[in-house]
Amino acid sequence: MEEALLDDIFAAILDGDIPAAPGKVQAALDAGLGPEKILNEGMIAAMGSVGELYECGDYYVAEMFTSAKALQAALGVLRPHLLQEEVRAVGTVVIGTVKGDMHDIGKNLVTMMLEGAGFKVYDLGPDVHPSRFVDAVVEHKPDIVALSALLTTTMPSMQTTIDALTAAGLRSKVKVIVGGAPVNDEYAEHIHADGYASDASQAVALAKALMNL
Ligand code: B12
Repeated sequence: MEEALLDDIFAAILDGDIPAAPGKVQAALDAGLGPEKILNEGMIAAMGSVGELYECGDYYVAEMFTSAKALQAALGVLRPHLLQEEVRAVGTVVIGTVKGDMHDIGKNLVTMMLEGAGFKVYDLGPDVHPSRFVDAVVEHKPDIVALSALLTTTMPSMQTTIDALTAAGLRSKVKVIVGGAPVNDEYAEHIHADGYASDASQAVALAKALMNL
């Protein structure tokens, strides 16, 4: 029963079935499945398969895009269940996907989980030029700047963004955390970021640790 519901969600996202995906998630919630299980084993697992199908040439960008839309539609149903209300703001984060990179699903999940944990988050969106990160740090005075990249070709924009913060005299005023499928601990160290996390829950744990919470 549980497996069948997760399979339905997986299939709706893999097939890019935008009208059906939210209903499948609602059905799983109604049956008592936990939101994190639905997210990880249904939705994110499906996006992993979409990536594999793209890599072997069975899917094109259009299919990848439709699957992403189906996931986003389904997230609308899941969102309120992932967020726990927290009254106090535990810290401020400026987040964005770096310049040249349009992938924003992972960043949106990190945003959602950070908000759920009580952080005030300013989301600059995808394809964010380093100067916009600098401007946002001046404006919002965040504790943390969070950078997302999904392409090996845009990972260097993380370095450029950190360099821009340094040049503006802001690097020592913020912690910089990085993430996204091709990023890892070694790369984070290489560009002198303050931390790396592999998923949204780990991102929250990292942000809290950096705030000494
Ligand atoms: C959906 C998708 C798209 C959609 C994006 C839609 C959107 N609004 O985001 C579209 C169709 C637009 C797209 C376009 C392209 N894509 Co694409 N895409 C994907 C796909 C299938 C899924 C990505 C995703 O959403 N995953 C689900 C989320 C939840 O996972 P995530 O992003 O990794 O995020 C999690 C963690 O990484 C972490 N995290 C993420 N950000 C951050 C930030 C911080 C601070 C922290 C701490 C943690 C963290 O937490 C998140 C939640 O757990 C991946 C395949 C894959 N396996 O990743 C390919 C993939 C990333 N794409 C790829 C490619 C090649 C492209 C294109 C270049 C294709 C083309 N020829 O045009 C373009 C590039 C466009 C651009 N300039 O950005 C390649 C990249 C290869 C590489 N090594 O560089 C991949 C890996 C596919 C593949 N296997 O070949 N894509």
